[in-house]
Amino acid sequence: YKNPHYAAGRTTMVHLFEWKWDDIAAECERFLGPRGFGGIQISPPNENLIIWSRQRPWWERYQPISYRLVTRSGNEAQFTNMVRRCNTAGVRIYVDAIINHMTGTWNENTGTGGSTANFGQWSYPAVPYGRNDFNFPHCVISANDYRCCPDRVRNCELSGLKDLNQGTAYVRTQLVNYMNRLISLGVAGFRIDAAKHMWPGDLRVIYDRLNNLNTAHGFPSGARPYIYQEVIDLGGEAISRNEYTPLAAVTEFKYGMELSRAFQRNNQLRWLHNWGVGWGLLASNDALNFIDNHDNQRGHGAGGNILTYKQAKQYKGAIAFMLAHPHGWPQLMSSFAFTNTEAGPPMDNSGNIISPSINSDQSCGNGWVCEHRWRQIFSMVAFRNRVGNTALTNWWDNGGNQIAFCRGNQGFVAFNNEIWNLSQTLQTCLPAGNYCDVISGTKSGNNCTGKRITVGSDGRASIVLGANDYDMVLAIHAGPESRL
Ligand code: QV4
Ligand code: CA
Repeated sequence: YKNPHYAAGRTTMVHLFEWKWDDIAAECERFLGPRGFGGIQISPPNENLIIWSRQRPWWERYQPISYRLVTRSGNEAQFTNMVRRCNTAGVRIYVDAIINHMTGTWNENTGTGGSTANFGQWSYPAVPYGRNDFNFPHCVISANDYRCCPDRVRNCELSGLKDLNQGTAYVRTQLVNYMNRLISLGVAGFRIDAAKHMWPGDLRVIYDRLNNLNTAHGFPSGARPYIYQEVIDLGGEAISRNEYTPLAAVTEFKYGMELSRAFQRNNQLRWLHNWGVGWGLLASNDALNFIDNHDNQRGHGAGGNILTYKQAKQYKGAIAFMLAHPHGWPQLMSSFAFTNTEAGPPMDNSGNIISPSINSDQSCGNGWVCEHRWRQIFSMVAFRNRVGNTALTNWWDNGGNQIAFCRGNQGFVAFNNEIWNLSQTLQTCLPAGNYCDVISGTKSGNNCTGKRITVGSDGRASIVLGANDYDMVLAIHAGPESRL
């Protein structure tokens, strides 16, 4: 369950938060496939409760009312079409699976597909679920439970969300049927939402009943779904993430927390010389790494002071470090712009999501940030694809916030997070020749719209990163996007 089954040479997924299926299909064909992205985490595809009383917040999608594939993102036909077109473009789809709970208790009770529920009776007829399918006696998780009481974290309600009992044969079968239907439609795996709130033994039974990935969608025979479990464990928790790594991969929340600290200059970049398990991170193959996610970019879930698109220079620095560093499997966030942390995606008065528009400079409009279309970010996806499994070598630092390193003889990257300039002759490990810095510009023909770097026969090059440069990163590599 720890292999994403990316198409050959791809390494990186992006969370297209609240995107519509038709728009994702188009994005796979026009951008993500050609740019070498490996996959997409999509928003939950199953029917959720409509919450007009809170102006249709983004978090209504974390309140399932059935497993019908009808949401604001699209219906089952659109979902099926998206998965097929993305797989054809070489881009895998990973589903955010909400299997811990159903909805909370609200006055409104209609779902995005028209299903209804009777919350007082724990009744969800469109599944169907009834009172016996939920944990009993009824209780709600309190803040202290996370420190004392693993059983309450697993058997009580998270924020009042009706807590399914994954210990019963019937509930397991409903969940397995839902996930196997998605596998038959061609998805490559799952994010397991709120995994901490379910018993590892129950999850193991569910995972083991999942079908192999669908060979008609290009997966090798016998391939198991990729599974990454959402477990927030920054230390001091009654439930350890180590209870989940024997099952499948786990979301690495320490990754973005520590890199956010460093790139905000609350820690020196030089200490990143042993970034990885030396910092208490999960083993590389167990880790789904990211800087921000849909929760902590708006103060939900864990984290605190996490870098987002709003602090663009530091954020691009942290993302470039993640993509240049060999540890783990990276995930990028692609956001809609927000000030109100509860607000849902751009929508019209009927609640329909408004699609991103694509500007002439390839950036997005209509309220969509599309970090994945920022040159400094998509160029580093190509960098990571190019350097592959090569080792990190030739670490250099200035004793403070200027660092540089090589990836084998395939890539070189430098960072300047000081308030003074970096100007050094450094070992790039690359073959002699001219290269285009893929951060400050792009190659066009034999020219470079950004910094041109000349590597000598000894592999060394003059590297300049001004403190006031637009970006704090310089990256060159042996691939066609950089080699002149
Ligand atoms: C409210 C009160 C409760 C009360 C309840 C009574 O706050 O005290 O018991 O009413 O009905 C929304 C509201 C929340 C409301 C709840 C129930 O924000 O105020 O409870 O609905 O109706 C997202 C949001 C939540 C949201 C939830 C469901 O973050 O705010 O709750 O969706 O719509 C822990 C977990 C971790 C979790 C993280 C946020 O260990 O698993 O908290 N992360 C995942 C997702 C996250 C999602 C959920 C889990 C739930 O990443 O986005 O929560 O699916 O760390
Ligand atoms: Ca539970």
